[in-house]
Amino acid sequence: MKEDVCILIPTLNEAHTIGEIVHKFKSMGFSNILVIDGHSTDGTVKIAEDAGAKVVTQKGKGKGRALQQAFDMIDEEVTVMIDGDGTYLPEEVDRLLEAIRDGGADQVIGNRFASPQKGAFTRLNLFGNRILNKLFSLAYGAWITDILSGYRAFNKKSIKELELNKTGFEIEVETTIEAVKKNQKIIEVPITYCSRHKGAVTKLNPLRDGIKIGYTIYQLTKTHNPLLYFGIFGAIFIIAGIGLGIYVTLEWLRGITRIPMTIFATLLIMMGVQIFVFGLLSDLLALFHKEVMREVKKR
Ligand SMILES: Nc1nc2c(ncn2[C@@H]2O[C@H](COP(=O)(O)OP(=O)(O)OP(=O)(O)O)[C@@H](O)[C@H]2O)c(=O)[nH]1
Ligand SMILES: [Mg+2]
Repeated sequence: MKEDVCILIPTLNEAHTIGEIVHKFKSMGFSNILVIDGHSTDGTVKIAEDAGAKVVTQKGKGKGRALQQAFDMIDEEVTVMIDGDGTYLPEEVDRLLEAIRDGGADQVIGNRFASPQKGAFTRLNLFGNRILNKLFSLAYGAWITDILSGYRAFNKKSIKELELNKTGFEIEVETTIEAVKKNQKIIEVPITYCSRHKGAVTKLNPLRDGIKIGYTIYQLTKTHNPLLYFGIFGAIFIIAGIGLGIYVTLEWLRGITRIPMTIFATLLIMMGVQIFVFGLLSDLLALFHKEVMREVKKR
């Protein structure tokens, strides 16, 4: 059964941890280990190869690009993706594999919130993760606890179906969104989240990448939840218009007439309503599209 599993590890300068991870998987009987490296300069490639992994150097830069390239290469029935920074435990891999084999999952997400070690999440990361998870649930109506986890498993169908375009750290969220869009069965399993190795540095910039991930969650709602995508702007216009309208009315009651401002308030409300209606129409289109796709899949 283990020959049918590809262990996929993206790495960028993970010399401190990659050797041990590869060894661990090998000792557990996994022979098919693929390291997709982002042009490391600290000897990661040699350590991974010596430990028995197949190493491919990615084209270009970014974790997203690396994973897309690897997904195109993999042909095994099951793929387990695990970060190479030593924050996830190889010995917990069976939890993910069971969810695929016995639970019928297309995609499994290791939930880091189940048991994080002390200090594994920095305060900023914890805060950012919580906000992004909430944002995701709101936009996609799927209640997933840990959309940014770096420990996942996929069946072959899931990998072939995902249409991925993100090149950086937005890849995890895009993977989850695509799975929701494609109606894949997602199962979360509890995992341990360990602190980063002392010598290893994070490649993620919490603020810059957090904003990019948040924007990705919003941007990809365009075809999934267009009412939200357009509705937000509609709502902003309407609220601004009503606010201005209240001000103008209060002024009028005091005997001051503000004609240009009244026109502006009316315009804001009208534009807001138009954008909202546009969102409603797009929502209807998206709904029809989903129904058509469901019918096509049935045949
Ligand atoms: N191939 C490749 N791997 C990358 C790249 N950037 C990061 N990685 C790897 O992706 C994994 C996750 O990167 P981290 O820096 O740990 O990012 P993170 O886990 O999202 O963030 P932290 O919470 O700070 O650990 C690690 O194994 C990195 O080595 C890249 O550009 N190319
Ligand atoms: Mg990490």
